Amino acid sequence: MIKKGKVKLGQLDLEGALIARDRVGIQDFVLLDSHNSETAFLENLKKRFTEDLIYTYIGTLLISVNPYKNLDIYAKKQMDLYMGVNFFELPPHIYALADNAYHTMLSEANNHFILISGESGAGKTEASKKILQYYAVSCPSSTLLDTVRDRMLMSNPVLEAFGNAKTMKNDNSSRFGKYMDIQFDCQGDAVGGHILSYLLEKSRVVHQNHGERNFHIFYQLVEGGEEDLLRHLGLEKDTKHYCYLVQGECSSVSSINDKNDWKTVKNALSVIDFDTTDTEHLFGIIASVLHLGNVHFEGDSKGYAFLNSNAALRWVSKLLGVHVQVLHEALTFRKIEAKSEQVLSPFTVDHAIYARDALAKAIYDRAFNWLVNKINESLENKDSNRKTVIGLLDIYGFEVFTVNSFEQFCINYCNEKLQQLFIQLTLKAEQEEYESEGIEWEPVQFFNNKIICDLVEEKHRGIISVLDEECVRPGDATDLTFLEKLEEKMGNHPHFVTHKLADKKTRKSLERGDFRLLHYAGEVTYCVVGFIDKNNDLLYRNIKDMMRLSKNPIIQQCFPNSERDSRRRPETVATQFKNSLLRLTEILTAKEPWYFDEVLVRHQVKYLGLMEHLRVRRAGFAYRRKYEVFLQRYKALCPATWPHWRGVPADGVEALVQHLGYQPDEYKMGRTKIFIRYAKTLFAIEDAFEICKHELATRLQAKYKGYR
Ligand code: AD9
Ligand code: MG
Repeated sequence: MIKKGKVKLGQLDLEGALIARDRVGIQDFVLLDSHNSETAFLENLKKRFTEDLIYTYIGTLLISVNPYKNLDIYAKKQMDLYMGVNFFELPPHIYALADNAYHTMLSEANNHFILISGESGAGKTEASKKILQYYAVSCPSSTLLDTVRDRMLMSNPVLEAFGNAKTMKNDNSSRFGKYMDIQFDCQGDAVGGHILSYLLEKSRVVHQNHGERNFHIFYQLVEGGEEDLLRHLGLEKDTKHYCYLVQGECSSVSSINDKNDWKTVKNALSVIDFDTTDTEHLFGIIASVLHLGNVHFEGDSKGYAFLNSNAALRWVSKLLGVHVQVLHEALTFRKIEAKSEQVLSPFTVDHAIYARDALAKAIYDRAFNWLVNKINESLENKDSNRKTVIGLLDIYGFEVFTVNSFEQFCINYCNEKLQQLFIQLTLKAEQEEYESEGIEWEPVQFFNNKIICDLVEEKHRGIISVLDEECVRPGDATDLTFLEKLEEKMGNHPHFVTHKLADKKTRKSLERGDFRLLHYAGEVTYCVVGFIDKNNDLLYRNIKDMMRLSKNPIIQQCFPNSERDSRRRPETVATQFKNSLLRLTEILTAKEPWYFDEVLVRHQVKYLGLMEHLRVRRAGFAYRRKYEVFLQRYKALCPATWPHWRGVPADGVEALVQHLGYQPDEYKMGRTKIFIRYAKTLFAIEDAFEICKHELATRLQAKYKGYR
């Protein structure tokens, strides 16, 4: 009897499959016959894409090309097909990657993570949803755990509503980074989850570029909200009425149905344990932001701000549960503490607008973090049962707009860090391992982007340090003095370009207020306007004090008393982000990686280092394991090693593979590990192992011979 998966494996090497290859391309680039050329690589991708085959492997790395249409490849029957089947036995699929990570996690009892990278719009968020669905639907089930799974799945529409928005690159662009741990118990049941979110792009709350929108939830509430609710929140059923929603001049988008999405989000909120009071307060906060945007200031004869109409202000006061007079004062005056007395200093109109926008951003950002915490509470598994996790990382992709600001700087820095991690864990680590194991190896050159990460984050010397120094410098620090400091300190850096050296370094001139970074993924020109403000992220003391007295329970949690008591200057935005990325890198390096890359165009193949990856993979080995682990797993396949091998583990492994008839080119013996070159060699032994677990030893031997 032959296992279902094995038939597929056999077919891979049959003549028919070879003919089909011509039409549909090669499903693993490692097997591509022609040279390691980029053209052949792209041709193969294209061939497959034309046949709606969007997935291709480079060894265990999965590449995906965004189809921009719904393919019939994600149904339950496909999930069942991939469950428990060896990685290379079926055509490449995101389910194969998910399944393999899952089974390796179970058999080795260690933690794993799936890193999804690619530029904005490439399909990272869709991929992460598919993976989560796979785990939620395919893993063993019990009624008790169904609730946890539903909650995990439902956390997605909620977080997307509050954290995604239409940009020029993607109608559903993630504006925050998300790392989700999916926790499994020792039976392999998905029993809980935990989400970490990274730097929400809160400036979008008060400003959107042309062709872009605010966060989806605002439009969903206004378009889809029930009449009673809207009346209760004082909202008009017209997005055009709200200054914070109209700047991009594209409130409605053909690919988005805000009304339907509203229903989905409301339903999802109820699944993840939000009661009516929670949702009422949450939507009160969302509505308060919209009203805040409609608070307009006028200038008196001295240019100081005052408020003419108080309608919007009254709604903000009602929804946030703060006194209207206190709110009025906080938006038009600043309280300065001088010696023992407090002095009120009036705002100019610009200053008042600044304070208003800062408040709107702070409210939204903190409510978003509250939401993530609340979701985490509902996903939490309090059972102390030993848990292993699969982490899923879905961040905002690399982006380049016509004008790039502080937000793009942070997003692209985050991508730079992930690329660095990818390089360290694959290209670098792989080659270093061959060296330390004494395996003969011709090194493959690759571009290491550490130099760019250092340029951004190095202590005392990097761009973030220079920015922080300007942010705390008393006196006349401005965005332009920040730029001057950058020019002074890093003018000679090969990846940093200022207008003075632009022509020499990139042959493209640069405006005076811009600097350019030569990222791993391409050049990006950043306009420094707003860098100091956004990094400082100042919220005046009296505004914070006012929010602490709010009657809205969510706001109370968002502005805790502990913040008032802290005398320390809060960390700047860029430094907080840098530190959270550092922690993320630590979390990820403690886990076994699985990669999923999104490819759209030729330059992505280049910048993601896929060709280098292919070279390393092709010249290298598909699989490696410590001698002890390998022997422990497969010892039953050889009479000499079963049930115990008394000698040195390496000798036991040698005896084992000799018995299995391995050819010299199929494997190499390192100092501590065996390296197996071809995936098919591994399948053979894995299949034999599977059979061995279920059948008698005599039947196993006969089958195994026939199979090889
Ligand atoms: V960003 O960095 O968050 O701006 P992502 O996350 O990489 O970006 P996303 O997953 O949102 O991109 O995909 C963009 C759009 O491509 C989706 O809204 C879908 O319309 C489309 N897409 C992506 N992947 C698939 C897929 N596997 N099948 C069908 C897809 N459509
Ligand atoms: Mg996304």
